[in-house]
Amino acid sequence: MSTYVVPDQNTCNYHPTSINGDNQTHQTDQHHQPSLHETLLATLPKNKGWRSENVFLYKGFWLSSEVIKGLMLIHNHFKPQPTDIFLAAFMKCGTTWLKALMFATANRHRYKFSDHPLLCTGPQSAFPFIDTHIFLDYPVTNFDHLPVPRLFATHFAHGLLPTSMLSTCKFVYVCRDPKDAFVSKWHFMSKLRSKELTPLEFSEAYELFCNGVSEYGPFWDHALGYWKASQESPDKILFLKYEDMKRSPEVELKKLAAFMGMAFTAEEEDEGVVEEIVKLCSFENLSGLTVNQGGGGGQKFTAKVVVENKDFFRKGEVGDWKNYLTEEMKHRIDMITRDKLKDSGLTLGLIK
Ligand code: PAP
Repeated sequence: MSTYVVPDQNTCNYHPTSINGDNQTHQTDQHHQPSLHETLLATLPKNKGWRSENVFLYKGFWLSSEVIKGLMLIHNHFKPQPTDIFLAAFMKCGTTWLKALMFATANRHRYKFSDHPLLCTGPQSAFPFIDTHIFLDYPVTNFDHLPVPRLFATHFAHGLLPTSMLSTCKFVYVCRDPKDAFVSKWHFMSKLRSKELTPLEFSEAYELFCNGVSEYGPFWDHALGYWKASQESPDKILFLKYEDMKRSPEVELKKLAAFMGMAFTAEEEDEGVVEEIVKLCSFENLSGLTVNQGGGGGQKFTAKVVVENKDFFRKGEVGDWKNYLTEEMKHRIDMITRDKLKDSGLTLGLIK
């Protein structure tokens, strides 16, 4: 897939060593000056992380050390273009699915469905996850080579992103019943959790989640930030729900394409293009591909963490929480959801 190949020499002129605290030279430097990133981390409240040891409370959201660095680089270096389209979501709410759908929609005139790049690379390679990709090509990644419209994914909360980005670019936000997001996240993070740490028990993760403490959380503040912005600027933010997409994928895909400025023509609809894209990007199709079953594909999050494609596919169902949460646990999340969403107009998992 040509869209996501980052050239070797693609750094900005400015050398942001003051932000990056973990480049190789620091390992051996006895007179190590703390970077801005390290200085900031030292001032932030800490709590238990799900993947790594700690998460840090930054402007109301719990973030890992790596993505705080990414956020600083985004603020300092990212140059938003009016044609850019961001896919935003809390973790485990549908990024993989939406990545496939957005990529297939944006490139539908370029590739045949029988020989589509998604069939051999997997959705993670379709476009960059900016939170960490911004620093994968040390010192900072330049995304100028990406085709227009540039597509990016992020898990950052609306309020954490630069206002220039929010006012310039379009955002597609996908949300999900927090109970399913929680169960999915616990499975995913347990796989990624550093082997040097003791496993994160389900009951402990549940407590942390309910208290808002998980990477990119609190879940509810995350959803509400994008929801409110989507109400104020529907032309800039499209708010989708995983459950609606499962129920009526064609309807939601048409909405998505129109929002992206790439509405399907009547001719395309007659030819079945909408159904073809839905089929290509379905859980059943994608999860069965060799590349998504441990066949070599993966997403590099940091220099040390690469997540295999297969880990982004688990059950792909609505309501799997029923297999994990007691009635009491379900009730508690539903009550938090009801309180947090009160008067917002947003419903999640049937809770207003
Ligand atoms: P991320 O936050 O790590 O990017 P994300 O893709 O948002 O993960 O979420 C993964 C969830 O979407 C998984 O849900 P589960 O654990 O409840 O099963 C995964 O199975 C599901 N998923 C992945 N691809 C698809 C798809 N094509 N259609 C529907 N669900 C999908």
